[in-house]
Amino acid sequence: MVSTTYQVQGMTCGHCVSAVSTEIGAIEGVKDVQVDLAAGRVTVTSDQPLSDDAVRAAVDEAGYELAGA
Ligand SMILES: [Cu+2]
Repeated sequence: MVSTTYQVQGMTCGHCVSAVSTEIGAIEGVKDVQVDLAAGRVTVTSDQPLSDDAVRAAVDEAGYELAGA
């Protein structure tokens, strides 16, 4: 298992958290998504390291912006 923390911009409430969690959770191999709303941090646990592109696309799909890993 691998855990990676990403910085996501634009999340403001619980709805944002669930949108991001759902989209990232849909990436193949993702087991868990933890969002720290106040810090804008998203920690993703997965079987294999994820490509930044896949995570970026999922965050984008949810309507937010990946600011960094
Ligand atoms: Cu929101």
